[in-house]
Amino acid sequence: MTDNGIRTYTHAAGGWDALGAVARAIKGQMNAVAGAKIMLRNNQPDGFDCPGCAWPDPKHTSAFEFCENGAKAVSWEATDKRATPEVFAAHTVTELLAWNDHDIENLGRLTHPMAYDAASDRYLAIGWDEAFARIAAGLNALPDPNMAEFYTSGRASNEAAFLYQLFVRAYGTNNFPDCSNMCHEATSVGLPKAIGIGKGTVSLEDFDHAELIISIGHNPGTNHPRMMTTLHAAARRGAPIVVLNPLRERALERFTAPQDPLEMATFGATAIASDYLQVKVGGDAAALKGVMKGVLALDAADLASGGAGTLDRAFIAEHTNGFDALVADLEATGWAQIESASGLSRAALENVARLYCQAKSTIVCFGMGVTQHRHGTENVQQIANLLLLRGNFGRPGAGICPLRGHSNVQGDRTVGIDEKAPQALREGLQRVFGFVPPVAKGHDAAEAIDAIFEGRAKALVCLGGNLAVAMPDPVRTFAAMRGLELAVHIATKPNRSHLLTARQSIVLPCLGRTELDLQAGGPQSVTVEDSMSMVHASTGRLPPPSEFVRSEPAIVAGIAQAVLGARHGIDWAGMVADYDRIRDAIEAVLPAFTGYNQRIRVPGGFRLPIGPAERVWHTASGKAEFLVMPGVLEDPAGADPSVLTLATLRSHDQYNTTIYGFDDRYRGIFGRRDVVFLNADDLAERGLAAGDRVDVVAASAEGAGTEAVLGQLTAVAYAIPKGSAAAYYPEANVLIPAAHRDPHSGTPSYKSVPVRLRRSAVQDIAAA
Ligand SMILES: Nc1nc2c(c(=O)[nH]1)N[C@H]1C(S)=C(S)[C@@H](COP(=O)(O)OP(=O)(O)OC[C@H]3O[C@@H](n4cnc5c(=O)[nH]c(N)nc54)[C@H](O)[C@@H]3O)O[C@H]1N2
Ligand SMILES: Nc1nc2c(c(=O)[nH]1)N[C@H]1C(S)=C(S)[C@@H](COP(=O)(O)OP(=O)(O)OC[C@H]3O[C@@H](n4cnc5c(=O)[nH]c(N)nc54)[C@H](O)[C@@H]3O)O[C@H]1N2
Ligand SMILES: [Mo]
Repeated sequence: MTDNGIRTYTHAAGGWDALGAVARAIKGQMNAVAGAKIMLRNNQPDGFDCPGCAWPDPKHTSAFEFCENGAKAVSWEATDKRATPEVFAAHTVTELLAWNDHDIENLGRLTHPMAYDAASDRYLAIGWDEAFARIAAGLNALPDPNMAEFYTSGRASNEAAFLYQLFVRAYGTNNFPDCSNMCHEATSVGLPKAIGIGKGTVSLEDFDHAELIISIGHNPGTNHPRMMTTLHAAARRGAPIVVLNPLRERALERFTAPQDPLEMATFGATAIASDYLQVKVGGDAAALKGVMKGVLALDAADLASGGAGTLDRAFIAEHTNGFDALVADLEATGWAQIESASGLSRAALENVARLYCQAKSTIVCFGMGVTQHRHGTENVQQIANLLLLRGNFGRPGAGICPLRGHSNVQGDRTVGIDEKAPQALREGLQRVFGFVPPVAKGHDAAEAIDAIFEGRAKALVCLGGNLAVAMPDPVRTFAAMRGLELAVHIATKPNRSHLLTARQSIVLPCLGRTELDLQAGGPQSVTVEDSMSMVHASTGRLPPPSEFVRSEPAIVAGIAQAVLGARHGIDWAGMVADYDRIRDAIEAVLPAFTGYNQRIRVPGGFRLPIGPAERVWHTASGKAEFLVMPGVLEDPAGADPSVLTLATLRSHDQYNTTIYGFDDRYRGIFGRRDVVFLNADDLAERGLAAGDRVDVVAASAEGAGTEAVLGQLTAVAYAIPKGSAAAYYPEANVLIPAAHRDPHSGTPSYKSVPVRLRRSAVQDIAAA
């Protein structure tokens, strides 16, 4: 039998395999000695913030905190490879479009500003002034500033993001499509209504005090590997960890901490999950309602036997609204409904309720498995309900912990990347900069693509990212991009979005986090905000990839100066000369940043105020709100047994649309990504077997009339509930109609895609 790259991975996550993977990642991109030196500066008090994820740094880092995927992110950015004008001269854009995403980015770091030349179908180098002049001409030619879209991907620093929103608002629009619209928008929309803030409420120290950790819909072994240190420590001290995840993810089962010399030397491992509940894809709200029903039953039993009950009645009375309505709804929701929608037994859910009532303090962590659903907003609110029942806010070891995606996605929103243009922000900008910012709500990511597709928007500027590839329905999205008058990409590396050329396309090369940022006022640091609202400095030291590359703040300021000229009299050059001045401006606009420049000079930085951590609720009522979700919102296949619910997810060797390599080690996939994970019974019922070639066919109501197919995938029999399936992002985006999104947050339902399976016409590709 030939090896098809699909095996059973038997090791714990982490451990020696992870160390080996780091060595290979470095070797593929740069000199090993240089690589090791760079890794040691990663997430140190005077080093750079790891571009890998938004998990916070322990306060007293003494040694390098090991992280395999952080090492991949850093070596991918600090690579020796260069995408020079000569490289672009050697390949037409049409030719590059036929490459896979790995090969396009693996061309290396961009070295020069480039503009697309349609005659030769190539990107050609241009000067910075020429690039800025063309952008200014394009933006100033639009009859209405609302015809331009300004995207941000969450790696941009606070300084870059603040200048960007300042420029865009001075130009005249609130069109701020943002990567968070595809990510934690359900959190940003759902939580403020419940607890008055759209962010996490815990700090890293809270994990030392939690008596129970519930982990829902995130895969930290791959996507937040430094969190494994925290979970490992919690498991070691005996705190139960309940996991709700359709797939068995190895790092949540057992983990060998590379920092633990004994575990490494003895090939030992620590079990992470005490209870692993394989919820059906899209079944979390039902599961959470089941747990809450269990809590109410335990409370009633305790009261009946003379106890004080298991609810925190004093907290509920003093701090919340809506408790009675929640109870009424939970009573009306039957166990049969809950079991069918969640795929979990009443006994399993009642057991979680028991663990929850035994724990004095509980933290619930969650990721994309919760937010990327049509009911993402409701999902997030059920988590808040559960925590409120026992007063799990505003005391040590308790709270809610959304695992943010990009390393500074949270900071970008805090400093003003927000299509809703909050009043306080607008007033602050007017006070400090003397112009009246636009009031009307702008476009989020999905609305921006709609506007571009329909011709209502004609220019797109992207501060990082790979928007077209990250969004659903590439057929429609790619066509939309090609209809633009002007596309501008500020980027470290080339990607497919740059190749979907507009009438005029410009790519501007920027510095990454790891690199020395030298301005007129000397070397500069930037600042970022992590998942736990800690703001701290990041200082790169590596030499820039070429003398022509500029920092993101400098590029944004250059565009602003060219577009606005003397309009509004903002001193763009002055702010870029010394980023302290940008931070002074942020502080003047946003009071939460009082003392910004002093406070980031303290190692570890400072924490932004989090109301619920002090039991302060910035809701309309001034209290936390129990928010009722009627029924179980079964998502989305419903009654048709031929339809499966597909979740799209990340492999271990990728960063969003950046594909580092083709292994997904912990899931046993090697050298390929063209697979679909299925339950063995679902395969058998369709007369299929593991290893067969299958076509996955879209079955969303929103996509009616068009048949989207992801063909020729190899079926993997996997530990996943019946009725659920999984495949890799971004390839599977072809199966997701643009309209398949959460109506409240606009988040595409990347994790609940209705699909059907059929045997591929050609089974043996080699023979065909
Ligand atoms: N190395 C690396 N690090 C990253 C990233 C990366 O791509 N690579 N991306 C960054 C970004 S932007 C983000 S947003 C985060 C993403 O981090 P995660 O939130 O971990 O993202 P995913 O891999 O998309 O999916 C997470 C998990 O959700 C589970 N899941 C799928 N559907 C459901 C469901 O219906 N219910 C439940 N309970 N679980 C479900 C999947 O099995 C998977 O384990 O990571 C960040 N960090
Ligand atoms: N099907 C499906 N689709 C999804 C998801 C999913 O789970 N399933 N997840 C969604 C989520 S959570 C997110 S956050 C989005 C991600 O969407 P994006 O944030 O738009 O995508 P990335 O792949 O992170 O962007 C990669 C590119 O960013 C550029 N880049 C890297 N570092 C820097 C830098 O420091 N500065 C600048 N200017 N550019 C840089 C490089 O050119 C690189 O090619 O995708 C979403 N799409
Ligand atoms: Mo994300």
